[in-house]
Amino acid sequence: MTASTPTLQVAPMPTVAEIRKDFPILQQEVHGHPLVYLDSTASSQKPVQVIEAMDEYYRTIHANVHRGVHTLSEAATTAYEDARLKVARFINAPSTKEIIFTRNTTEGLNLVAYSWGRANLKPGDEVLITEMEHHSNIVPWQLICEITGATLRYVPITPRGELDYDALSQLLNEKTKVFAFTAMSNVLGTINPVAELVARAHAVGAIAVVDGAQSVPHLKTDVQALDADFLAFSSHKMLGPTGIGVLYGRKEILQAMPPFLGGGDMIREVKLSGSSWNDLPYKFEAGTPAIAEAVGLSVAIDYLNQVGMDWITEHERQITAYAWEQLQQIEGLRILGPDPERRGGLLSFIFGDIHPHDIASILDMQGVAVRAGHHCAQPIHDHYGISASTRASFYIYNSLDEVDRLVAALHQAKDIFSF
Ligand code: 7TS
Repeated sequence: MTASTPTLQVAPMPTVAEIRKDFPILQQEVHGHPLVYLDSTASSQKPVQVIEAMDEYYRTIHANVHRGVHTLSEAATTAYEDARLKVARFINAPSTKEIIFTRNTTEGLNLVAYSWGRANLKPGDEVLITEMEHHSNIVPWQLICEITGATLRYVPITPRGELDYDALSQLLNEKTKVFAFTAMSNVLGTINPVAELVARAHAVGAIAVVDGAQSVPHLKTDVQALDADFLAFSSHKMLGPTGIGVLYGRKEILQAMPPFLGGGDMIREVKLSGSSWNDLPYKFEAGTPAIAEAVGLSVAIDYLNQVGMDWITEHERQITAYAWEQLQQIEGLRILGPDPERRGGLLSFIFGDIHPHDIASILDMQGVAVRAGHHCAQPIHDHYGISASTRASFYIYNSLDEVDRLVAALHQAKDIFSF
């Protein structure tokens, strides 16, 4: 028998039409128009694979984790811990001990601020964040600085919506103990050079805390290459369910930190005279966790891996470049933030004198879902002297046709307000 030449099996590139079939929610009409969902920066939609995996979990193996020796509890524990391994591999974390399940990005950032901050910050120390942060990477630091007496400083942004690197060089110094920044702005779309910023933090002896809420769903992430000390992100923005998020933390730092929340699961021993703490990561997971949600997140990661993070990034780059071109041509519309090649898949804009809520309402009547408001980032809006903006954001399931629908709906808004 002659050996046949093996054929190379290359997975075909997905098409948006195929991907969309996996998202039941996108099949509907809103106000008589096919839904155009352009609000994934707030929360992404879920593929049927995620929905069914969670349904299956509840139908077949649900029980509490890390407790019973009965079959269901063991099966639920295995599913939960498999999800942790999947997350670790997705961001190339060296160990599952460094993957803490939280509720969302917000809780991850609060965990670092309270646990690390209370133990390490004192008067005279400085915490450095940026003016382009989401409130969840501002308010916890304001609170912890109030408690510890440390001083909070902000890296300003340039008119193009990027970090002011000259100011950063001044602000990041030997007093800085934490530099916390977003990898991608949820208003400007700015992609920050995370590895470079982490290196600059380390050069002055500060820890680097990265808000990955907008980057992890859209860009391939390698925490070892970035050298980040902490990275927080949310499942619901990356095709997974709400109610679960991830905090990656460097093991040595996590080990030295006190617990954040106290309760079941996070202890080794509880005596009336005092308690001792469980090993990582459980020390930071008090109470019954979001087990079904971990299963859903695990399947969401499978989905992202199958499509390919590189494909996703490139797909969003093309849509964003096209949307940028189209929106630039609309008279009276001003896009906030940097050029398309320096941003992720979202465009925030102001449009004449029309209030963003009015724009969003008119667009909604055309079946186009966008977000209007300050997007939980008031300091950025203050920087531009505005109180709100309208934001269209793109993900794996959006198409160029949908950008055309957005543009047509914006022309309608212009006609209604006749300017
Ligand atoms: N950080 C960034 C950069 C974000 O965009 C968000 C959510 C968060 C943190 C908080 O994430 P959560 O899952 O804890 O809520 N951003 C948005 C948004 O832009 N519109 O709605 C939520």
